[in-house]
Amino acid sequence: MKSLILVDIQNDFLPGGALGVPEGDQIIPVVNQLQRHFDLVVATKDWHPANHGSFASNHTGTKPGEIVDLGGLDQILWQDHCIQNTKGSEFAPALDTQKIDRVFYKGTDYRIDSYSTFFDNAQRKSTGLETYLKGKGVREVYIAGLATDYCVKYSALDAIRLGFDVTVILDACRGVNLKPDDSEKAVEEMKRAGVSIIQSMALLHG
Ligand code: VGL
Ligand code: ZN
Repeated sequence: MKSLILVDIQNDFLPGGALGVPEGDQIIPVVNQLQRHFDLVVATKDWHPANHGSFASNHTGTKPGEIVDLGGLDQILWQDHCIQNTKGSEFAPALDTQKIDRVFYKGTDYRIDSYSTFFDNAQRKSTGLETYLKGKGVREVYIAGLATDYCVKYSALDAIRLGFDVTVILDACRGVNLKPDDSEKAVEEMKRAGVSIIQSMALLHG
C-alpha cells in the first residue's frame, strides 16, 4: 500500500502569503497530477493558535529569523502564519482536495513547534498519522509539499525512523531557504538517512 502525504500546501506558504515559500505555487499542478497514482492520499496543515511560541510577535524584542529557547528547544522565529481558521491556513485554492482521505493538524500547542507531520519537535506527542497509515497497511510513503528544508525534511526523517519506505518527490516540493543552500543540505541529510529522492516524472510516466 502506497500513500502520498501532502505537507502544508496552505495559502500562507505560497508566494504572497505570510511565510511565502519561493515558487511554492508551482508544486500544485504537479501534486494534482500525482494524486491519482496513489492508493491513499493524506494531507497535513500547519495549524497554529495566535499565541504560538514560534511567532516572533509573541516574544518581545525579536524578529523573524532569530532563535529563542522554547521549552528547552532552539526555536527559529517566524512571521505569524497558518493561524487556525484563517484564510492563510486554508489549503491553496488550486489544490485538488477531493482525493484527500484525511487531514492531520500540527503545531496546535502554543508551547512547542511541529515541523514533522508525525510528531512535535520534542517527539513527545503524535499527530496520529503513524497509527492511521499503519492501520491502513501503508508501508511506502511518498512526500510532497512545503517546505523542503523544514516540514518535508523532518517528516521524511521521522517516517524513516518509524520504519516506512520513504520517497520525497523533489519537484513537488519547494524550500524556504533562509540560507540559499538549505534545501540542498536537506536533500543530502534525507538521502543519508535512507530517503529516496525522485522527480515526479518517474511516477507520472513510469
Ligand atoms: C513550516 C516553518 C514554520 C513548514 C511550518 O511547513 O515547513 N516552516 N512552520
Ligand atoms: Zn508553522
